[in-house]
Amino acid sequence: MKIAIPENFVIGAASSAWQTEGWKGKKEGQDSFIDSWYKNEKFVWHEGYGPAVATNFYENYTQDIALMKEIHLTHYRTSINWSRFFTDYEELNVDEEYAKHIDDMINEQIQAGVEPMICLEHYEVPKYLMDKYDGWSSKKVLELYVKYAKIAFERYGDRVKHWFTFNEPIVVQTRCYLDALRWPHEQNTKKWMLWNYHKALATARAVEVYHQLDLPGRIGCILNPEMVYPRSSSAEDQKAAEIYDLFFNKVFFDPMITGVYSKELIALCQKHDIYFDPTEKELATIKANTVDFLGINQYYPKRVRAPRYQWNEETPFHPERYYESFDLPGKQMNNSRGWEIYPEIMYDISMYLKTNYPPIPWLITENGMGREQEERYKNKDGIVQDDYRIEYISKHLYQLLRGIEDGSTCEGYMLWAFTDCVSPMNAFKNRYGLVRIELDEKRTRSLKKSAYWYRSLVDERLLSLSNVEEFK
Ligand code: BGP
Repeated sequence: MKIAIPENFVIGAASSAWQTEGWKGKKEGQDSFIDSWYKNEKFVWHEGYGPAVATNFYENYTQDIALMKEIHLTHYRTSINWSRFFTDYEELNVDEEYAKHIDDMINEQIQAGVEPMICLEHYEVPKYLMDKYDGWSSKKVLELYVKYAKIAFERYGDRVKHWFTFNEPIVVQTRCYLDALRWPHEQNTKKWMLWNYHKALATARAVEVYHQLDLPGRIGCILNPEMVYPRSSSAEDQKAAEIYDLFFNKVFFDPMITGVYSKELIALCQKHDIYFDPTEKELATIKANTVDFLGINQYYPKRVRAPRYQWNEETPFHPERYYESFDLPGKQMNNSRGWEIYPEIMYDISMYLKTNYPPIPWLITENGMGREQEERYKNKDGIVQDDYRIEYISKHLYQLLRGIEDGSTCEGYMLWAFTDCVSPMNAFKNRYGLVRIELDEKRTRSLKKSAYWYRSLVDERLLSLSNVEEFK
C-alpha cells in the first residue's frame, strides 16, 4: 500500500558550511570555534579527518548542485560560515571572495530548481570572538551577530526565502560547558544557561531586523528538542521527564514561540544560581519578536527516570540532579552512531507542538541514519545499496505523515544529509548522505541507492508502506 504525501510538503536535504566546505580559500585568522577545536584536539577526530578538507564543497558545489538536480531535490539547507564571511569581525569588513561564493552557490541552486535555505550559525562562531569576548557569554558578540545577520539578509534576502538564526543553539555549550565532554572542557553551568539565553535573545533581535527589512521570506531557528519518555507511570519518573523537558526543550521553545520563559524554568535557574538576569528591555524584545517558523532536528528519543542516588552537593549544579538516563531493554539501535531508533518520535513531536503551543509552521530540518563502513554495501557497479536508510526514512516519514493527519502543522522533511559529510569528532566514520563521498583527493561523488529512491519519492509523492512494514 502507498500513502500520499501532501502537495506542498517539502522533501529536501541538508548540511552545513563547516561540515562540507573545507578550508580552500580561507584566510589567516578566519578560524571558527570548531576549527580551533579540531586543531587543538585532533586525536579525538576519527582517523584525523575534520573540517580542513571536508567534502571540499567550496570547490565542488556546482557538482553537488548538479546531483541535486539529477535527483529532483527541491530544497537544500546549508549555512554561511560566519568565521569566513568577514576579514574583520568588529569592523565587519566582508570577505568579498567568500561572500561571492555564497552568492554563486545560491544562484546555482536557484537555477537548478533547488530552493536555498540558509542558516547563520551552525557552530561557526569565529575563534576571534571566542578569544576576545568568550563567545556567546558576551552581549558584544550578540551585537556583532545581529549586524552580521543584517548584512546577510541585505545581500541574499532577495533570493533566500527561508532563514534560520542557529542550528541547534543548545549543542555547543551543552557539550563544552555543561557536560564538558568537548574541548575546552570547562565545566560552567551558569555559562551554559547564559549562552542559551543569549542565543534566544539573538534570535529575537535577528527576527526584528529581518522583519524591518520587509523581505519576501520568513525567519526561524533550528532546534533539536529531544522527545522525553519517562521510564514508568510513577509520579517521580514523570517529574524527571518534565524537568528534562524544561531545561533542554522548553528553554528554547518558550521564548521563540510564545515570547515568554516559563516560571518553572526561571524558578529552577534562580534556585541553582544559574539565572541569566535579563533586563526588562531584553524580555520585551523576546516577547515582540517570536519566530515565523521552526526547523526541528529529530534523531532519537530521550528516556529518563527519577534519580536513584542523592546528588553530590559538592559538584556543580547539573540538571541531572533531577533525572537519570534510562536504558530501555530491547530498544532498537543504530549501533554505528549509538543512537536508539524510535520512529514514533516524529509523531510525538508533532503532537507535542500541537498540544503545548499555538499553531506554528515547522518542518523536520534533520533526520537520518549514519552508518559505518558503507563501502561494504557497494554492488558490482560501485553503488551503495543502503536499503537500511530507505527503511529508516520511510518509517520516520510515515510517523510524520500520521502527525499531519492528526492536525500537526508540519510542512516538510529534510534529510541529513545530502552528501556524506564531516561529523563533530566522528568525521567520516558514519555516512549519512544520499551521495557517497570517497576520501580520495578529489572527494569523488556517487549516488547511492537511496538517492534514486528519494528521487522517486519527490516525483511520485507516494510513500510505500512496504518499506515501513519490512522494518517492523
Ligand atoms: C545534528 C547536527 C548536524 C549533524 C547531525 C548528525 O545534531 O546539526 O550537524 O552532525 O547531528 O550527528 P553526528 O554528525 O554527530 O553523527
